[in-house]
Amino acid sequence: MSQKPVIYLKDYQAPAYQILTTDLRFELNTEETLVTSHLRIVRAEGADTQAPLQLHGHESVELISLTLDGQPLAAQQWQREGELLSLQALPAEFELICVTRIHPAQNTALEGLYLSDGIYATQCEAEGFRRITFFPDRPDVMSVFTTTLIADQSQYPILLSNGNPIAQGELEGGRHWVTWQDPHPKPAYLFALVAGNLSKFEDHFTTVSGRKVLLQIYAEAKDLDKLAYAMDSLKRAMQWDEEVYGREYDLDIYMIVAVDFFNMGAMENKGLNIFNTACVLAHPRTTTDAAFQRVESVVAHEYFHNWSGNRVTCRDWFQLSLKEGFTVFRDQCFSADMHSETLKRVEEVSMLRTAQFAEDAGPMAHPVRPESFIEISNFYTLTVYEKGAEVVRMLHTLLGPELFRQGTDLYFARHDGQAVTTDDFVQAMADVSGRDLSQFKRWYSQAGTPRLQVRDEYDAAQQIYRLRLKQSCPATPEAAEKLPFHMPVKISLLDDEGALIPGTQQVLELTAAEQVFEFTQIQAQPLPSLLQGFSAPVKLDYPYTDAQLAFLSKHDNDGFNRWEAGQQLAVRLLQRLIADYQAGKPFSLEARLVEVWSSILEDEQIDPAMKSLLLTLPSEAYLSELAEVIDPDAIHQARRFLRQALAQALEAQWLNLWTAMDSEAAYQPTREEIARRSLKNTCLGYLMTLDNAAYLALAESQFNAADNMTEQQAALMAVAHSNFSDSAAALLDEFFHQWQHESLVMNQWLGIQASDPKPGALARVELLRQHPIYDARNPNKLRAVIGTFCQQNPVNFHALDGQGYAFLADRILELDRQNPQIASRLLTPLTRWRKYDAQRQQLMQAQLQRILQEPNLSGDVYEVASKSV
Ligand code: B3K
Ligand code: ZN
Repeated sequence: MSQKPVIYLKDYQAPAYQILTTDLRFELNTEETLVTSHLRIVRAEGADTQAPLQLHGHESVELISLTLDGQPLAAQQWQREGELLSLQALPAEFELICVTRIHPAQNTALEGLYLSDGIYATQCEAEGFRRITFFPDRPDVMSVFTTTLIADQSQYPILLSNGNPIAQGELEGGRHWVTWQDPHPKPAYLFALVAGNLSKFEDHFTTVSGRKVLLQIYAEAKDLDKLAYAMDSLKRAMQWDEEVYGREYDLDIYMIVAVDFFNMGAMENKGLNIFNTACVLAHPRTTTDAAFQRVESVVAHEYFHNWSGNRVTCRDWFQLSLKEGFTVFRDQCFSADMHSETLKRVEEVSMLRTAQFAEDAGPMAHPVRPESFIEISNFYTLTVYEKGAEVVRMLHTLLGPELFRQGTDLYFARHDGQAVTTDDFVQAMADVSGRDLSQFKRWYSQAGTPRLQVRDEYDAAQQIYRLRLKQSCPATPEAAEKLPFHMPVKISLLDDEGALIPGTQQVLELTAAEQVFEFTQIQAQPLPSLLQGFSAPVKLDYPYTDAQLAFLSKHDNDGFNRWEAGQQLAVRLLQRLIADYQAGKPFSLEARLVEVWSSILEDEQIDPAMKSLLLTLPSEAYLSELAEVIDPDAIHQARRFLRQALAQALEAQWLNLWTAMDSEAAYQPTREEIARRSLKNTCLGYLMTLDNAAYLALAESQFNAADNMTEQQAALMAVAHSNFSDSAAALLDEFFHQWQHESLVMNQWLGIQASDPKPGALARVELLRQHPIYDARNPNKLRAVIGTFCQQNPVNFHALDGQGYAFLADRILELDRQNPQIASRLLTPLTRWRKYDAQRQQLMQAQLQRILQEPNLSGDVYEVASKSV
């Protein structure tokens, strides 16, 4: 049993006290850290005079003293129970001094203040500040923070916190101190400090009103040459936010610190972002194009939070998508502007449809604004982030760009400095547009992936074309019955040459369970292009013929839907192959897909990046999400067969295209060059399925000639996953020796091996765990080995001997004591047992039961495991 109670949105109560100022003093010592907090507190207007002050404090925090207005607090005036410290009989205004002792070196949860790799760093969102001191650790309590850090000068020459440095000095015994002040009131979750021996890369940005902002990125000295891209991304993000949202930065300094031990990607602490090295370091030799783009988007995301999250924050954690969904939407649009709208959309939708739809279909399904939680860390989900971004995107689609911008202007102006709700966000959109968005808000309160069924009829005599739209939504844990959503469905009608019928590109607004839309003066039966740009996060059902899909993949006037048509065609074919495999029938290749793939390969009009995407078959994860009952072997074998068959049927074309995309030119991170490398790697991937020594040589030559990680890593992966075992081992070894001192590259090396679908993966993974570069305390290493094996190697993880499941449960039980957040994240694959056959269901459930029997399970793992059995 977990001791942690369930928290409900309906129980929200405004805080009874506000903290005007928070002065913190940290004495950082190897054994322990002493924290002195000095708070000026006032009772909130209208609050009960008897109301207690409730401070949060984690069990690991040792309370040394509490002083109220200069007097030690009497024993009967306070009480500590669980995570709450309640103070009674308080004046309307008072000062509280609280001294606590904490142990950052022993903090393996990486929440609160922790010391790892010789660097002190913090992570306070969502509820980490309570691991530092006693405080109202809730986002609607905001205060002005002043922070003094004291530490050994030679070990920790750099001492950082939020805001501006206002004083510093030296102390006896080789110690020094720095005081920082952040003038902007903020909730405790945005507090940060860093102390360490770090090097910095500096630049400036001049804001639209002419203020010069100092930009600093801190990292270990050895990584100083990997910071330029993050800096460039930051400057572009600052400018984009001024141009697109009218948002200017508000401090004189903006700092980013890279740390290697971090539970997630990055954190938007006011003026002092802390980043996982994986999301900030970038160099062509060590970083793939995909990772470059991730750096760009995470840097932008955290920067955009300065307005959507920090200046306007969340009232409570149920409102998390207020800042996350909106900020993801903002970073998505930024990346689309920097690169290509269609490519970015394909990437977003692929992720949504595999991972978020799967979440919606599983036991942890929850609305974008959840109603309850045990551990809020479990709700930093694809639903809150990615579906939340889709909800904001739908508002953008419904209102159009101008009104949407007026809406965000109003939202920022109206709520600057406040802690608000998703209702407040939608209200601003309603106010500027004069629209009633009350039905729209169901996207926030109802979980589940809606189904959109579309049927049509053409009345040739009347020249009328009708689209009948029908929506429904499956039951999810929070509700069996769903009310209709307000859904923007962007469509076009095409004639039989593939041209847009004038006037038919529009956004249909579906609000009822069923609605008919009529188009007049349509001279011949049109072909509809539906849900263009994936205008709503739903599963579309329209009875296209294979021929129509092939036609749309060439002629659709929407780039996203061109890709989508090709994908759906491949999905159908793969689903037929999966059924054949299950029926014990031999595989056979249908001519239609070969024709479509061949014409894509030959088409010189398609840009290489798009071509690469068009030629990539739907992933095993997407096929799994679509399956009624997931059969990992059938899915893997069907996809493998199809890849191989397409490689064989179009062998010369793949090779020609690889050659055309090969180039002697030095690495450049430009859009054209990224596209070229992507297509080249796609071709190599197909060729390598042929088990032909000539292509092995081609891959090895690509590996050796590459001056960049994108081409080197793709070649390594192709060889490592091939049947040429000796060459695979040799190349992995060579790569290891080349890059063993680059921790992030080693994560790739581990991941490539953990995802190898060949039999025996679990034994290989066990060896990787013994490897000297593996560190079970480092979340990046855990993700690279355990996360990758359990989530990206389905044939091996789901092996019928159940050993993959037992392996994961062992790791969860081990990790739960060390880092509950990571343990709970890694648990996800076991929670999906309902989608598998009876035998696997039973094996997976048994492991969940085993986990639940552990006596002192964390709230994190308890919540996920108990909701899943
Ligand atoms: N806001 C942080 C996420 C914090 C997660 C805490 N468990 C990063 C981001 O979304 O920008
Ligand atoms: Zn965020």
